[in-house]
Amino acid sequence: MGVEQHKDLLGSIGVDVERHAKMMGAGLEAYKAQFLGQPNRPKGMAYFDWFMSEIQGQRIAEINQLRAEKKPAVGTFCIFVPEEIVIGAGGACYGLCGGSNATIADAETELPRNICPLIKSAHGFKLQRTCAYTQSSDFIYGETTCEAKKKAWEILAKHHPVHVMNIPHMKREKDLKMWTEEIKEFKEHIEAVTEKKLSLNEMKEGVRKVNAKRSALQRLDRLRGMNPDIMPISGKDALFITQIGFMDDIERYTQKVNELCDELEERVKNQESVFPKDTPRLMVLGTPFAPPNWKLHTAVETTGGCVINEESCIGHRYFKDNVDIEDAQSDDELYARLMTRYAKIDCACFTPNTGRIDKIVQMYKERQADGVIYYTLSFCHTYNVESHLVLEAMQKEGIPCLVIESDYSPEDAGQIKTRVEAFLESITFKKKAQAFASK
Ligand code: BJ8
Repeated sequence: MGVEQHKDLLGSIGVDVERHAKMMGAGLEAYKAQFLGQPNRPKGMAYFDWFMSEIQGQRIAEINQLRAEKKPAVGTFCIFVPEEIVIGAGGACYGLCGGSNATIADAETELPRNICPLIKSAHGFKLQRTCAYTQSSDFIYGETTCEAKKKAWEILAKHHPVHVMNIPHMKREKDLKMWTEEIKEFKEHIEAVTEKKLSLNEMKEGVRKVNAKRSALQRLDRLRGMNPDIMPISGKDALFITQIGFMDDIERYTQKVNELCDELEERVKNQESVFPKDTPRLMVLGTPFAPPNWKLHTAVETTGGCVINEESCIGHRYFKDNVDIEDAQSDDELYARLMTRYAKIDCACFTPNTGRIDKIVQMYKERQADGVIYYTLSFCHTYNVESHLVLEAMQKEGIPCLVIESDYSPEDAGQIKTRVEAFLESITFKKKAQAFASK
């Protein structure tokens, strides 16, 4: 199967079929080159490899089948969008393409050059009509997290229906009250698509499914990062699984992640690691890694390190908290529970955001990591500025830290690799010195 077999469908939703096929071909080649040659991959990765081959094929057919049944299809760029409501309505809520360099030149015909590559890439996908997820969306749900995104929605709305959710930048009571109203309004947008009221029980069912998905990812996170001597899966594979979670059918995905975790549990029991025992174990902090942005993980894991966690929205920040709904008796109560959960997201768009720093230190200690890489996309002011406070805290705790600012172009891949290599060498030296001193 794959894109070729779904040409008619792709054409019918406005995809530029020829350009899309070329781009998918290049994406699959990059995936094969960077993923399939990794040694001793878990067998459970076969499903995620298959999904990659159908990422813009069968999955798009599934989403359009839902639309034919009047179920909502909502594209997003942020983990603040309450997907529980879309899932409760039987629909699909997914992340849109925004991790490729190939669409940036087109985007720069409408957007300034000096804004974050994620926003430009996503905008370019729409202009090129090369993201089948965008083309399948009833609407795109934007948010007011950062300045560039907030203004880019106004331009994107010329090309596709866009709703914008007002996310406050502080977490005072009055801000949270407004936020709860925004969640309610989101539900009303979904009801407008389905032309049907969404019941409390349906919303609760949506929450249960999303909770199960997040729990599966929490399990994967523990298995990959909490055993200092055993890394049963590479960081790059774990990142890819998390990336796919923003596109796949929720129940199938949850089942496949749990099946993979069963296998990883066996590996941990049998002391089967994909990296040698003393491999430096790094956490990556910062902005999201939209596929196919695998540059940093590839650099780390081809120079003798491994990534054991992403403190990122395509990572821990997405799955760390579930929604508590068990005794929620009314729609209003459910909105409040959703808001409570979503307000725990420690995105750098908030001020103050000290909880993020505490969480990083806690995660670092729990995982007995060896260092962190603070990663920001170029021109992401919130994460870039916040890095000052994070670095200060890292220094205070004696945590080795490397800062990398990058975009989607392949040009700096060599330079990143060299810097990561030097960082890993310094960590290895420090570990050896510590071991020697303790003798
Ligand atoms: S909750 S991190 S997904 S806003 S990287 S577009 S912030 S300039 S992606 Fe984000 Fe939601 Fe926050 Fe997460 Fe702007 Fe920065 Fe670009 Fe960003």
